[in-house]
Amino acid sequence: MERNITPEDVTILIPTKNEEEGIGWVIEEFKKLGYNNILVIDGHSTDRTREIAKEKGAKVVLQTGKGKGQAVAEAFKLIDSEVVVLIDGDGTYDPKDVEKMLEPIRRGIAEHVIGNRLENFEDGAFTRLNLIGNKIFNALFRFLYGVPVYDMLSGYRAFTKELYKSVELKKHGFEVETELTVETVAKGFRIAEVPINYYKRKGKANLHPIKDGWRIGKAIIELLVRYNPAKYLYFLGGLFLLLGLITGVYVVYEWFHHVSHDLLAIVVAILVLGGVQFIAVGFVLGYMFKSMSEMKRIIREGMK
Ligand SMILES: Nc1nc2c(ncn2[C@@H]2O[C@H](COP(=O)(O)OP(=O)(O)O)[C@@H](O)[C@H]2O)c(=O)[nH]1
Ligand SMILES: [Mg+2]
Repeated sequence: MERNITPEDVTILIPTKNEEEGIGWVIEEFKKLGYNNILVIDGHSTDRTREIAKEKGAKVVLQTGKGKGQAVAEAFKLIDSEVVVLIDGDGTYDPKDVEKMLEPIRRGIAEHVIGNRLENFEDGAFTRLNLIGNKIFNALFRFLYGVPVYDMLSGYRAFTKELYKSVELKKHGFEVETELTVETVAKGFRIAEVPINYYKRKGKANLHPIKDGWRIGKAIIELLVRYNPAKYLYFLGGLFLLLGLITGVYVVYEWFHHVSHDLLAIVVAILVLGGVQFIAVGFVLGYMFKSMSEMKRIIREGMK
């Protein structure tokens, strides 16, 4: 279903923490493009970020808690427009790409759009560590969740109202992009990725590649338990079967050479049967999970 989205239907959401070097440019560019609903949610910047944002005509609020995740969750409650476009205040993303970001929503093919930075980025926009980390996390995510995303940690995103009003964000920091992506798949919404430009940062980064990278990696795995326990059971079952197989081959081999390992044979049986059970339960859970998200999608569409 095609949707008519005009700039008045959109709120540009910019979480900031000490972005005095970039924030002015970001707001100005959006204004030039006709986007005037701009909300800056600030994490108690100690520089001139809030002043500049007000000067340029954005609405500025101070987040009540800490971290980008908490700021985004709080802003989602304050906003009521048809579409939210989330963007960094550091000038790394191009406001001019906003029409590209809105395209899948206008065409009605996605509720959540991710700007993919990885095809078209300026030299020096990513450090080598960030680029490798990004590729690993995306590969891990695709493997665990079975969803084809290539830049799940991107900070340039667009959401429909149904989406941003129904996602539950519990993580407070830079796990927010992961949680947004997981919540989207878990609730049966559709994701689209569009290629965007990505530039070198103005000002100092807030994200710490090791500390935050670790937390993001943990979140990718942890959130799977919350939304797809089946995958965990497959993993456990696979491990049991593998151990059972190795021990079993050994027991049978020895038996042919007239040595019998009674106790080990019992262990083999337990491992194999246990493994099969994990997988069987996982299969049922997986089926339930899939039908539930399908049902949620149908119910939502019926309510429109
Ligand atoms: N409100 C708020 N914004 C934050 C916080 N930490 C980072 N940000 C903003 O979130 C955006 C993304 O952070 P950034 O440091 O650019 O991380 P990166 O783009 O993932 O490397 C930037 O606009 C930051 O200023 C925070 O604790 N509170
Ligand atoms: Mg950034």
